This record gives sequence, structure tokens and C-alpha cells, in this order.
Amino acid sequence: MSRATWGPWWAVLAVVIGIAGVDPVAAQLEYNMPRGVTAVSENVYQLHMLMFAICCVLAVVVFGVMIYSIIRFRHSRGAVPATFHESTMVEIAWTVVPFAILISIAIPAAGTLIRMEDTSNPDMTVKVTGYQWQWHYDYLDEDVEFFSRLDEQSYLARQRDPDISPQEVENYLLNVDNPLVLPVGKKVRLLMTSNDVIHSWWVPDLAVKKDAIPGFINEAWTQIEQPGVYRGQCAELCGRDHAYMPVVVVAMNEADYADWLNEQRSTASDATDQVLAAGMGPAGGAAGGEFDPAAPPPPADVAAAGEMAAEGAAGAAQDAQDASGESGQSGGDDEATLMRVGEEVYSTHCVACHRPDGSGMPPAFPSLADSEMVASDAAAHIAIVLNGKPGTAMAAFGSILDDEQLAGVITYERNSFGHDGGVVTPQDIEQAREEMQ
Ligand SMILES: [Cu+2]
Repeated sequence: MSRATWGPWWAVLAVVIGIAGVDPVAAQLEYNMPRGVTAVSENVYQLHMLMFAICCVLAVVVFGVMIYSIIRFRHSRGAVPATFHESTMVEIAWTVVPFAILISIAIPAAGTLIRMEDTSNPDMTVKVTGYQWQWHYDYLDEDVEFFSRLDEQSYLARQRDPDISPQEVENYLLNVDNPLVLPVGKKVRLLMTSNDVIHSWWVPDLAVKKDAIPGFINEAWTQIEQPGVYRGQCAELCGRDHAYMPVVVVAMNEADYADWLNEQRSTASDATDQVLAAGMGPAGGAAGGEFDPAAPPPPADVAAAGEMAAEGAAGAAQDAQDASGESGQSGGDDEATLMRVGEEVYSTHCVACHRPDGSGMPPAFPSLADSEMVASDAAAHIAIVLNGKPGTAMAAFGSILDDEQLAGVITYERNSFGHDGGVVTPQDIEQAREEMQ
């Protein structure tokens, strides 16, 4: 029998030995693909190891034959080239062997792909929306939704000349204020979309990586088997702060999840009011709502809000005082309300570029404190916040914020940082929107 026909058998044997021998070691190497915590991630991992073993065997066989031939049959040893043509055996071998290898890869790969795409019969569904630069999670049928942003410590450490160094921050750039909380053992369907540009929701431990595309809804699913904290990132270059929109998934057992859900529902509105009353936003607030992965995860901003409300009582701006009486109300156009809403929005959406004191980071991010437009031209100010400024980093907030939030943040900017520019009402925003159509 010619040497070539032994090829597939050697390959099969070597793959078996390779997987058996390499696997336990490979699984522990931190630079290998993570094994993950779901059945699909285990499938993906096994598939990866199979491919890896096949590649190694091919490399050894091909390079072995090549190197042996180069040395053994070299010219200086008097080798004479053979002159045969059309060896049927060789031609069959080099057709059959690669075909067999491809089939041995395609069968498990197709099986895994089909399993990954099978989003049927979920126990629950979460809609995931990408924003520049944060994630929004909407628990469909549960009346729970929230934004998930880079945590405060990472946010502070990423600034130019930061007060704390990135080395001091645990899980630097891989931590968020409000993680996605999921129950273990449940099939969770994830609906992915985006509000602005293409993002990609990626958590290696779950083997989920799906593009979030504006105008489309992509589906993915996961069923986590072990409680824990699983971290990932946006995996599609989505603009300036692409590196600052991590994903954190907290998996907890069903009872804890039910408690978390109840807490979210019952206190969410109170918490929002308390945060507003304290005059602090989650991102810009002085009281750090630190997220401790070891601790039983978040009653989200609930705990932080309570803390903030307590601490804020002394130092909050005076309008917080007026506001505390009207918790439960979200409407209202008076200046105090707009300022509260505005500060919340500012600390969430604007502070990263324009800084808490409005000083900005010129020239890329202009100072609002020194801005002629903020001081005197309300129409231009509304237009730029609504539509952004093409060719610059200034994003359009017209589709992200509602009229009251827009009026609030513009009013806040026009009456902070040394300005005294009067009130912009939700009606002004509505009018500006109409004029632009
Ligand atoms: Cu992104």
C-alpha cells in the first residue's frame, strides 16, 4: 500500500490522541479559547479543539514529508528526479483525503451552527439595543428596562490625567453600572438591535457574539448553567467610545433572580425620583455606586439611589429640595424640574466629553463654559443637540432623548457653568423638530 493511502488513518489516530492528550491542558491555558458556561459554548470549544488538532496533524504530516524529502533526496546526495506521469493512486488520494477532512469538519460545525441559531421556545426574552456608547436592556413582558454604562471607576480612570490609575481599577473597562441579570437554567432569547450604528454584543463565556444593526433585529440565545459574572465587550468598531461600552452579565439562581426582578419593578420609579431629587446622575454622581461582582448583584440603581438620596440630602442643589415633594411625577416644565432632568441627562450623555464643569477638552470637545452659542443662541443650541454636528464627535440626540430630556439638558447647560440663559421648554423642542422636517 502506498504511503498516501495511510494518510487519513494517521490523521484520525492523531486527532484522537491530540484531543485526548491536549484537551485537559489546553482548557487551563488562559490564551486558549474560553470553555464558557453554556452547552453551546462547550460545543464551540470542542469544535475549536477538533479543528486545532486537525490543523496540527496536517502541519506535522505535510511539513514532515516535506522536510524529510528535502534532506533525504537532495541533489548533493545524488538524487535523481522520478519521471512518472498520471499516477491514479496519487490522484485519488489527494482528492479523497482533503474531502474526508472537510467532511469531518463540516458535520460538527454545521451541527453547532444550527444549535446556535435555534432560538425557538425561549423561557424569556430580552431586547438588547446598542447605543453610542452604552447598552439598553429591555426585559420583554417584565416591565423592566435600563441602560448599562461603563462603571464610574473605569470612567474616572480613563480620563486624561486621571485621579486614579487604570491599574487600581478592578475589571478596568470591563465593568458596568447596571449589568444584565439573567436566571441560570433558563433559555433566554436575546433580540439585538441598535439605535445608531452597528454594534456587536459579545460575551465569550456564553459563546454569544451578534451584531446589533439599526433597523434590523438579530436573534441569539443563551442558557447559562452556572451562577457568576461574565464579561464581554462591544465587538464592532462603533465610534469614538467603542472601547468604553462593555457587557456584563450576572447569572443568578431562579429565586435570587425573582427577588431582583421584583425589586426592580417595585422600586424603579422611586429610585429614579430619588436620584433626581438628589441631583445626581449615575455616571456623574459624587457618591460612587460601585458594583461589586462578588456581592449579590444589583438591585441595580436601587441601592445606589438610596445611598445617593441619603448623602445628597445635605449637599444637593436647592432645586432638589423643591423637587422632593413631587416624586412620582415626571412631567412639568418649570425650571427646577427641567434643571433636575437636565443634570441627570448631562451626567449621563454629555459629561464624558464636555466634563462635569463644562470645560470640555478643546479642541476636539469644545468648552460649554466659554461657548458663545450656549450663552446667547438658543436656536443654534437646540439644533446642535438635536442633530449633532457632522464631521465632529458631537452626536445627534434627537432620537435618543425625548422632548423633556432635551429641554432639560439644554436648559441645564444654559444655566450652568457661569451662564444665565433662561429656560428652553419641551414645546420649544417640539417646534424645532417640526421646523426641521
Ligand atoms: Cu459599540
